[in-house]
Amino acid sequence: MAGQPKPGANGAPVARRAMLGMLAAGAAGLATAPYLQHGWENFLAAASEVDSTGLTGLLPNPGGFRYYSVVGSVPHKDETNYTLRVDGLVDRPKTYTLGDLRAMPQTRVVHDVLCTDGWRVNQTPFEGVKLADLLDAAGVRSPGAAIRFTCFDGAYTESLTLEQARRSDVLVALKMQDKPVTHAHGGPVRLYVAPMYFYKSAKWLSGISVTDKVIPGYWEERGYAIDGWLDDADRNGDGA
Ligand SMILES: Nc1nc2c(c(=O)[nH]1)N[C@H]1C(S)=C(S)[C@@H](COP(=O)(O)O)O[C@H]1N2
Ligand SMILES: [Mo]
Repeated sequence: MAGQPKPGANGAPVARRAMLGMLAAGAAGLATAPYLQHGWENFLAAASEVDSTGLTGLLPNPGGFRYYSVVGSVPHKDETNYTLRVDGLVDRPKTYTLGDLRAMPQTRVVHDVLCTDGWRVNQTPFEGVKLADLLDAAGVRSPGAAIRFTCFDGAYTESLTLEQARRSDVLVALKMQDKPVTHAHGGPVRLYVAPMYFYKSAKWLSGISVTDKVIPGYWEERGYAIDGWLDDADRNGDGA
């Protein structure tokens, strides 16, 4: 699933190559300016937002990350309108604001990020609220056994077992690379599942629902493994 096309994208290879060529040409033009690495990252992030093909994800990025979305545009949310709903098989369903999440104890996790497309970014810091803390606050009740994550892009979903979700390296992340998570990276709040491939780390997180069994997520319904564990060598995240 290289390039991870959005649903409904037709497979016309010529059109895609042409589009990628246009993006690359535009990018090359811009690259003649003395762009710093973060300038280039900002350019790619902005281009990915107006790119309905998803092909900006294929442009090289010296920062290492590629920007993925399964939809063409995603609303921007901030402290004035962001909410995270925790519900399902819990005793105390709750809607959190960004302020609520910021007021909770924050945990920083540094780990290698790996996408199934083959790129990786070593030793990336993420910071936020442990998912386990939100689950404890909600009080998981029987027969709760898994989590379904939903996103305010209106399309992406993900899943974890309850046991996986309770790990201390699974965060509802407010920061990435020690800065607030940008819109392009799924801000203001994304999931970060450090020991698993990055597709597990749902961007633009808006819902955490406790279910009685795992409900396969967006890519999992399209052939990805529900089990997203990294290989042992990468799971410890020491960058070796
Ligand atoms: N909402 C949403 N979350 C998502 C995705 C997506 O398309 N939409 N892509 C996943 C995949 S496959 C990867 S590799 C990472 C990419 O995160 P980045 O765009 O911050 O690099 O987000 C994951 N979470
Ligand atoms: Mo990915």
